Order: sequence, then structure tokens, then C-alpha cells
Amino acid sequence: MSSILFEIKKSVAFITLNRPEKFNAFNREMALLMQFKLDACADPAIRAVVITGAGKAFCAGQDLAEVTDPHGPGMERILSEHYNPLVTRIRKLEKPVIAVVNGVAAGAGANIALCCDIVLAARSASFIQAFSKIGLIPDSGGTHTLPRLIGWQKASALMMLGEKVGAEEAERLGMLYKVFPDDQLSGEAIKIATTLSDMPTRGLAYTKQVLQLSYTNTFDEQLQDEDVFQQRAARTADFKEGVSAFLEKRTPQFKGE
Ligand code: LHQ
Repeated sequence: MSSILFEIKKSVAFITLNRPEKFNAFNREMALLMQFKLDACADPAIRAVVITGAGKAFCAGQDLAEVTDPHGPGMERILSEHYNPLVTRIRKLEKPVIAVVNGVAAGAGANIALCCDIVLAARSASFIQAFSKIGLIPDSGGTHTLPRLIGWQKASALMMLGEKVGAEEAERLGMLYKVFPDDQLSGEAIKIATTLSDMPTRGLAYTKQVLQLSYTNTFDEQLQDEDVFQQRAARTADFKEGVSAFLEKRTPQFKGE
């Protein structure tokens, strides 16, 4: 069985981390395969992407057995070849990426979820910046993402203490969008992903890009970038369709173009 399952239903791609007996911890094969599948999501027929885990866990981060394996990739390649390209692909993908956190998300597994555009979680799910417990620093973009989501102080404490945060607390802190009862997560996630996949995909991609620019821009620079991206959005067929549909009092049919 493949370590990454990939399925397309209508216009939504589902990427499932699939090493359930290892709590979906990443080995090299799985990290490279996930990059390959994220590249496949560039297909314009795919208009939203869901990332979730098989079995009880979302993802326990790096497979720690591989780190000590003399035939493994070696510490010096793990970030540059596995996690950095993976989270970069999620950030650059020109469509919404939804993390559906079905269980524990630890280490790189937590930070991969947190770099997605929308994070949904089961009530029983949890997030752990597990790195400090084994003498590492948080990676996969977590030192950038987490303080911006929940503030420096909370991020710093969670990263140093490596404490487990339950899904409801994570929602309260601003780490994620919504928590659902365990038995409703999958259905609610499909509804949200399907809604997004019917929306103006170019406009959503520009929203994702301009939000990322705000990390480094001044307010004035951000206003300029909003102007540039708004003009791009206004040139899309979906903008024309959205306005026409509103004026004609009908449901718009967006094509993602
Ligand atoms: C695992 C793992 C795992 C292998 C659970 N590996 N088997 C970047 C740079 C370079 C190198 C290192 O890594 C990184 C990025 C990182 O992600 S560093 C952080 C790596 N991850 C961790 O340190 C988390 C380790 N795991 C845990 O702390 C716990 O397993 C959690 C909190 C995730 C779940 O706890 P429990 O619910 O009590 O489950 P469990 O510990 O019993 O685990 C279930 C099974 O999954 C178990 O297998 P077994 O055969 O004994 O039933 C674990 O060995 C396996 N597993 N995480 N990362």
C-alpha cells in the first residue's frame, strides 16, 4: 500500500498520509511522494486540495527510526529535500489547501497542517511542537507560522515546553479555523472543500498570495499589492460571471478561470 493515497472527486484532490501504524510519520519515500502529488494538484481541473491522515493520527512528523538508520537520508538532507519543498509547495499552490486534522499532529506533522490555508480538526485531535523533547528546533515553517497565528508568547512557550494542545484549545488560540465532532469531521471537510472548489479559484489564489505578502510588507506596500492583485482578479472570467450572476439574480457558475 502506498504511503500517500491520492484521489480526485469532482474538483477536489484528497491527499491521505498513509502509514497508520507509524501514526503517519514521514520517511523519505513518503515525503518525496507527497511533493509529487502536490505537483499533480497544479492541474487546473483540481480546484481545492484536502490533506488528511489515515487511521488514528494526522501525522507524527519525522519517522524517528529513519533518522538513526545508517541507510537513511541523513540529517543534512531532511529539511532541504523533504519538509522545506513540501511546505513551499503547499504555500505556492494556486488553490486552497485544507488540512483535515483527524488525530494527533506532532512535530513537522503539526507545522505542515498549520501552513495550510484552512485548518479543520476533530474534537479529539491535538497539536504538539514535539521538537524540543528530542533536542531539535521547530521546523517546516513553524517558527514563521505559529507566532503569526497565536502570538509570540504562546508560540514560544508551546515550542519550548512541547505541550500537547487539544483541538478546542487550538481553535480558541487561533491556531485553526474550526473543530467538529470526530464523526462529522470528514463530511464537514468535504462540504467546505466542495464549496471552495466551486468558487472563483483565481481570486482565491490571489487572496492566498496577497495574504502571504503581508508578512513582510508595510501597510503602504500592502495597499499597492492589493491594487495589483485586485486588477488581476478583475480580469478573470469568474469576476465577469460573478457580477453578471448577481445582476441577473442567478447562481454563478464559476470555472476557475
Ligand atoms: C512513530 C512516531 C515517529 C516513528 C509515533 N516516528 N514512529 C526534522 C529534522 C530532522 C530530523 C527529525 O525530524 C524533523 C522533523 C520532526 O518532525 S521532529 C519531531 C518528530 N516527531 C516526534 O518527536 C513525535 C514522536 N511521537 C510522539 O511523541 C507520540 O508518538 C505522539 C505524541 C505523536 C502520539 O503518542 P501516543 O498517542 O501515545 O502514541 P504512541 O507513542 O504509542 O505511537 C503510536 C505508534 O506510532 C507507535 O508505534 P508502536 O509500534 O510502538 O505501536 C510509535 O512508535 C509510532 N510513532 N510517532 N515520529
